[in-house]
Amino acid sequence: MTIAPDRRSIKVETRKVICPHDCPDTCCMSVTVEDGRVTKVTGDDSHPFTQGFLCVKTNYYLERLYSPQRIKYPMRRVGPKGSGQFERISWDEATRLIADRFKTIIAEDGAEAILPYSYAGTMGLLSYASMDRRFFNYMGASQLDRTICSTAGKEGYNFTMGGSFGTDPESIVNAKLIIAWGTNPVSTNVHLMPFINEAKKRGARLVTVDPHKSKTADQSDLYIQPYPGTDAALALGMMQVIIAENLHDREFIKSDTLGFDLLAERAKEYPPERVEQITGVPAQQIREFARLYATIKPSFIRLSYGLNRHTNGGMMVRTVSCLPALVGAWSQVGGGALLSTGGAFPLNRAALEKPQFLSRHSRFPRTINMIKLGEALLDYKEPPVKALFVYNSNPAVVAPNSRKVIAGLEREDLFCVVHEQVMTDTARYADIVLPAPTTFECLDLYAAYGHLYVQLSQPVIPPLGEVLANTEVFRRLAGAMGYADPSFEDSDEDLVRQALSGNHPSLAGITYERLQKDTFARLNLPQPYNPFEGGKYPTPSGKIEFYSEKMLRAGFDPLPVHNPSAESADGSPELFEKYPLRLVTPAAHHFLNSSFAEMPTMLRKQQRPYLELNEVDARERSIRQGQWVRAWNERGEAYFVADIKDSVGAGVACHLSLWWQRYSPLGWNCNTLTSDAEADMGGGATFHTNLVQVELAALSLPPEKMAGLENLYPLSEEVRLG
Ligand SMILES: Nc1nc2c(c(=O)[nH]1)N[C@H]1C(S)=C(S)[C@@H](COP(=O)(O)OP(=O)(O)OC[C@H]3O[C@@H](n4cnc5c(=O)[nH]c(N)nc54)[C@H](O)[C@@H]3O)O[C@H]1N2
Ligand SMILES: Nc1nc2c(c(=O)[nH]1)N[C@H]1C(S)=C(S)[C@@H](COP(=O)(O)OP(=O)(O)OC[C@H]3O[C@@H](n4cnc5c(=O)[nH]c(N)nc54)[C@H](O)[C@@H]3O)O[C@H]1N2
Ligand SMILES: [Mo]
Repeated sequence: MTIAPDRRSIKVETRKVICPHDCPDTCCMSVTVEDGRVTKVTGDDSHPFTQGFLCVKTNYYLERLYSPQRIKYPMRRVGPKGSGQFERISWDEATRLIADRFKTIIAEDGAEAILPYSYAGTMGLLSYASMDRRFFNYMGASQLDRTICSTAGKEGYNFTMGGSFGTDPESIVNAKLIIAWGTNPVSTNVHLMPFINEAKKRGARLVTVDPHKSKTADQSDLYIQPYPGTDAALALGMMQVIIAENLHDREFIKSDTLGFDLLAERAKEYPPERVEQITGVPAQQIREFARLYATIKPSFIRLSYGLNRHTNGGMMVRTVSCLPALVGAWSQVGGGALLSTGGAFPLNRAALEKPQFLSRHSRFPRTINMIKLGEALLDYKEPPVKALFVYNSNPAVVAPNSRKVIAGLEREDLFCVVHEQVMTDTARYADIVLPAPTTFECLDLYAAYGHLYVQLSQPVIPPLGEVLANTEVFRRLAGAMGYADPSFEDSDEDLVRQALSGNHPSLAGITYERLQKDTFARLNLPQPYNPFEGGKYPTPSGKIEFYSEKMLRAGFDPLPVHNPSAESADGSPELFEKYPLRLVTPAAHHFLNSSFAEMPTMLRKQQRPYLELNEVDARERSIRQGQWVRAWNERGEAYFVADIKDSVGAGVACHLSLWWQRYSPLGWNCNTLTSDAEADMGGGATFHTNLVQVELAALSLPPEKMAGLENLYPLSEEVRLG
């Protein structure tokens, strides 16, 4: 092989970097770096979960890393709010402007008038929650309740099982029945697919339970299509059949569970004929599914967060997670269920976040639920929110009920700081924009919620422009605010060591030095790992709780139950008359929430903001394939391209999210329609509980606006970058 002469001096290295995005897979990426520039990104083939491949989004990471949309310097707003007009300033000036404004607000209204807003734009522990939490805890700012994704399901699962862990995902190759229940791993957890496919090769059957015929449903042997928000009824119907036909595992129930007799009584209320009325799933199919589930062993249920995004989401997850115990699935390798592996990581988060700083204040600062951002900004509670500091999140796009959110961001008297990698819809509303690094440019430590490896990501290129990591931003701000605590001087390396401290046996030997060398290490857990080994469950009774006293005390039904969701035919008949379609808005294949949704290639692949409609509903409204439609409810309206197919049942609509507002027709995405109502548990988000009405867009839009829509896609370069 000959090397071109001008390339001979170029230094080429292969390094490893962790994918930081909010996804169960937390991949180890193999990165080629040539002369300080990343030239290639692939999946690391030595990593047992990444297995040498990446998802469609991260395969194109170079386009995002070196995008003209990257923010590289601090900037100050010079035009009207939301106009995106900024001028470059120095970090010193940006830090001073922020600190001065914060000091004024604290003097006039108190620190609670300052609201941090962050989520998991990066899951790196340092960037997600360390210096930032120290800073806002020390300040006494309003606390943010981070509910937007998983809190309802987590609480529901915990009532049954006692902790956020479950079946070792690597062990599911042994399962003979795998159920993707309210999750779409082909799109959202694609590194689970090799394990599912290996199980299939060994004879396993794959079942998907989902109101939307997802990419995973397409690959399944059996597809069950309940109405959104009705899975508790479906699971109870299965329980009724299993118990009535004596297919339950008496021995396991006796040794490992609590409350079976009460559950059996409850299940009697859910014969398949009644459940068919609630779920739309034929009674015969419920019977067959129940028999399949009770007789094929081991069986594994992959739960994730689709089910939990409903006003009854906590109870649905709680109920479905009772099924494995009924058939004794936990006692076989590869059997059981998995919502999240997150609880298996004993990282020392308190050392990172310093919650003890809160005791500096005369009382615990108020807490604001992040899904109520619009309300928090618009309702002038005492004290009103005067400053918003956004990082690791893009609320203008991702938060529900976005008309309210945008109206809040438009407030002239709101001081808004956004620390971002790219010029998001939210960043355009900022008074001060700060540049953030990508995973290629900073150090961070990772746990995961879909596997059991701790990972260290080390920078592989120098930071672009003047980007600064979240930790450094808050270090500097603490300095500018005069916060004297020495912990504000901890380096990123100190923080990694603190996160790994605490002498927990599953972290023994997993040191900073080892991770620097090896990048990843499996937690010290047996392989396969059964978190409930020996029939020990971290519930109050020490058993799997079919009946939960704790729930009763918290005001819930102590037994599994179907509660109609807040926006549904049964839950809100009057609303249903006006808005008869149940809209779900799950994850798009080519976007990750709002991340990657600015990339020309991903936008091209996702094509258009489609609304999937059933033929029956389309015909009723004289809507034909590919026509522009308007969907609306009391919260707002949004425009979509009709995609008419059997992917949804009659009465259900589906839009795969999330398109940015500015790439959406007339500037509004699906979250103008979604509800900011809280789920039954954990204050969780309810992105899949929405009623809407749909009509042809031409009925309400004048011809010139219609022409604008027709010309919108594919987006021109100017629209994409402007
Ligand atoms: N490509 C891609 N991957 C992602 C993400 C992304 O946006 N894009 N997001 C990441 C994040 S932050 C998360 S939390 C996870 C989320 O990933 P998932 O947990 O898979 O969550 P969703 O995409 O919200 O919903 C999954 C499925 O649940 C279905 N569903 C909705 N309501 C119901 C119901 O009532 N019953 C049943 N049975 N099913 C229902 C939806 O139709 C959808 O197909 O994925 C992560 N991975
Ligand atoms: N309709 C509807 N809405 C939804 C959902 C849905 O299913 N339907 N899903 C919901 C779910 S599950 C979630 S988790 C939320 C997610 O919502 P968000 O947490 O807002 O997630 P992203 O859209 O990925 O945006 C994260 C932002 O963080 C930025 N970022 C990345 N790394 C860094 C960093 O190191 N520093 C700083 N300062 N910024 C960084 C990225 O550039 C990106 O713009 O969205 C929710 N919204
Ligand atoms: Mo999420």
